Amino acid sequence: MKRSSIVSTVLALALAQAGAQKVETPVTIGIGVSQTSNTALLGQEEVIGARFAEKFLNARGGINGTPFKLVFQDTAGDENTAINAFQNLISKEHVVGIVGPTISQQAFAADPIADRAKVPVLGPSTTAKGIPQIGEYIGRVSAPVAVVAPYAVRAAMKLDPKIKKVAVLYAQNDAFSVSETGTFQQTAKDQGLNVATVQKFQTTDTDFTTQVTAVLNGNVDLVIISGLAADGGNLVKQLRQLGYKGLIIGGNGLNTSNIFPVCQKQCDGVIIAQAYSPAQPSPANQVFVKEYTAQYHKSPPQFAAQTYAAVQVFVEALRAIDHKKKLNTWDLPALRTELNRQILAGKYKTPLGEISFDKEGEVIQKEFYVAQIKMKDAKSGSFFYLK
Ligand code: 1QQ
Repeated sequence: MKRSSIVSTVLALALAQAGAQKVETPVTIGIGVSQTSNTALLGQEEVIGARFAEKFLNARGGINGTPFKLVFQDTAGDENTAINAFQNLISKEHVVGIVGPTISQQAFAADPIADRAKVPVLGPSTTAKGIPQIGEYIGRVSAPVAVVAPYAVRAAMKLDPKIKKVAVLYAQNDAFSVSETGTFQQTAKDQGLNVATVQKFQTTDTDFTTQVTAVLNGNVDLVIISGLAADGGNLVKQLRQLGYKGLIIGGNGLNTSNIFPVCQKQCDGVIIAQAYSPAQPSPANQVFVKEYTAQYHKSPPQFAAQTYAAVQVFVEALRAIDHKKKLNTWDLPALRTELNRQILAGKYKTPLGEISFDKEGEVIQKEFYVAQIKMKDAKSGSFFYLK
């Protein structure tokens, strides 16, 4: 070996050991959401939102004239699959940051991996209490259930001012559902409602006879469900089939038209609070809605809009950094750290309205909404926004 090549090999090794790997172009952002398993009912809309963001934002110049790339890793349905996906994105794909995972239960397992590797993460739909506090590198664009869920209770009481007795049901094996039911139960009490029964289930359950029987025996006027899409949808269906006639609130885990094939006609009337509305009047949202609707022939749902917003935040933060120092001159670890700092420093005009972050990475967002499901037939329906 020639002396010069020995020197360069040693140098390359030393650089690699120091972790000072150069940023590769195009810059890649990781999308670690659920593409398979039960949670794919929730993650599917996130894949669509991310792909739409890649196309839309690259058509508008990408990062100051250079396109960026998204790499997808399926986080599937449990903690270990989410950890694997995050590790691949960080160590094999060399992403600058990650949008994901889909559910809080996975975030509590996978986010610490990214945080220790100093890779910024933005949750597109992780809403449980405590997510931004996982670490310095962990933030979210998804407003916490503690803020969003009370809107649904107040909307239900407006629809039926005679509501007095409530049944609350939640998936005890899911961190988000446990967090959300805490907010729902507190809100019900604060509103002077009587919580007649609290019923637990598992996200893997398919038979809810025990819980529904307790609801019917409780003679309640409102049922509030915190679960994920398949279990939540089945619960709604069985409540109606066994004769429950009152109002139903579904939490964020039911916030997708992918529950329609599960509860079918019985989805009709379910009330769900929203962190996004296609009617949000900002120019950023209106152009998003227009192009999204042209491409998919329906209005953007919340999870697509939130995932779009997360990609947008990454891209705008990268643009700001690139203006000061070209991205391809950075070492990857240094860029990841600077990106985390820049994300927290910025303000973003997104389809969710203008958002920013507090110092822990919690999203600061102003407007929230409530929608009610209206089914046309057993398969198709839509979310109608309540005033
Ligand atoms: C969470 C959620 C999910 C149910 C949304 C996909 O809000 O896990 O925090």
